[in-house]
Amino acid sequence: MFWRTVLRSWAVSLTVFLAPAEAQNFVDMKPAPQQLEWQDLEMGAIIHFGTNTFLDREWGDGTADPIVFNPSQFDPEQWMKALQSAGINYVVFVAKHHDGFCLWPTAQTDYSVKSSPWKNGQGDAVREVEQAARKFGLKFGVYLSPWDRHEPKYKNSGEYDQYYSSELDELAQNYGNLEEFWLDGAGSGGHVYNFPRIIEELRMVQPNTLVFADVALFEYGDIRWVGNEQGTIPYENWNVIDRHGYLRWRPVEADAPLRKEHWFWHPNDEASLKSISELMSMYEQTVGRGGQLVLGVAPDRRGLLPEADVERLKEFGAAVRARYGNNLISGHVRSGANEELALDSNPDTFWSAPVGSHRSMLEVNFEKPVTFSRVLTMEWLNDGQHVQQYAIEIEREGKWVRIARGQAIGHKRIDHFDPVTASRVRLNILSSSSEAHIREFQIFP
Ligand code: FUL
Repeated sequence: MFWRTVLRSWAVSLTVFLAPAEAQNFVDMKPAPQQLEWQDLEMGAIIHFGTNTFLDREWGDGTADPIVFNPSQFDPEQWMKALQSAGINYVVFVAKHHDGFCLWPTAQTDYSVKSSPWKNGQGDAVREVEQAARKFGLKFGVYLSPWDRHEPKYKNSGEYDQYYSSELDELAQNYGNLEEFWLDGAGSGGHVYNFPRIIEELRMVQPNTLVFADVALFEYGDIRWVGNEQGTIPYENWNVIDRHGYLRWRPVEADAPLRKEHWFWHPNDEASLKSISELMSMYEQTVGRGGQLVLGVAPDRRGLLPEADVERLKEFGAAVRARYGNNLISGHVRSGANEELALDSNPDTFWSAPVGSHRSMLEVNFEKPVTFSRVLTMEWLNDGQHVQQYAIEIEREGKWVRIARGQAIGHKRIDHFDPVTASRVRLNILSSSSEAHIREFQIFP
């Protein structure tokens, strides 16, 4: 114990001492393997369900009587089937929202499912959701609101840290691997938390969990908040950002509810369901800009996702597959070269430009002209995000014409333009910090 403490304090002083001198260059920063695996998931869902569902509220004030929580047909497998049909690969379940009501039978408070009539107080919603997610092959994570409007200890920072940490410990110890831990900053303005300690304890049992943190809790995240709830990344998306002088790989997650403005279910609210064209535009402005799209879904008072939501999720999945299912690149003339590794519809292989190069070209030829209006490019990020400027070009009457231009590619980039017809197309990498690594270059009608 003594040595552990001494070593830890050495490690802390070494970090403080060495960090500013090391790796303070954006292009040197690389992702952790856990971050890469997570970035490949592309789409997740955040699920809100609790006393608010039964009281027509978005933000409970912490006074709801637990007896209101009584779903009649609670069935998270039904949720997972619907999420899977949309192409969603992970779920974050809200284990406690700002109202403080816990969806698992925690030992830290009675303000939980234990005091509800649901399953005579014997139920554990977190467990059932976790098991359903795993059964359908979706990764599982939790949201535990720091802001707690019920718990009296919230008034005392030290006591509340202990309370929150114990809650998190239960979630970290008892529900298998947590893909993501969602640290929501809402409502916490002015409250002091000891997050370094809380996250340290989480890491002890779940070293691979990725911590999502929005701007208010900026220091503690492995994943960052996009800055809005509209389902858009309204800027060039670089994975490395500055954390108060320390650079770090922090991929972005964009959370947006399936029903406009509503994270929890509300009666007579079908009209707020987003349309397929709104969802597709969200998809293209998040996944298509190298980030994660996390759709908010909300079971109703039965404990089921409403039929209309299930249908919309299914239609959304089908729309993505219809638009991005037919990669016209597959008909190109094979060159037999290294370039083929970016043209094989297999994101596990990649083309590398010549080592150390700062400009490069990936050219594709077709025997007959193809008509397309979308280009999807993916960068292999294990060695960092290298591409800093690129253009998509086609050959027209013997000249190369630029049809799209951008800066960041990152995990995925979708460019959309008016349809063009050509038998030669190329990805022109105008500037890269080191050689470009391209996992996929695809084109769609
Ligand atoms: C926000 C919360 O205040 C909302 O109620 C919701 O949980 C959303 C995902 O995060 O910060």
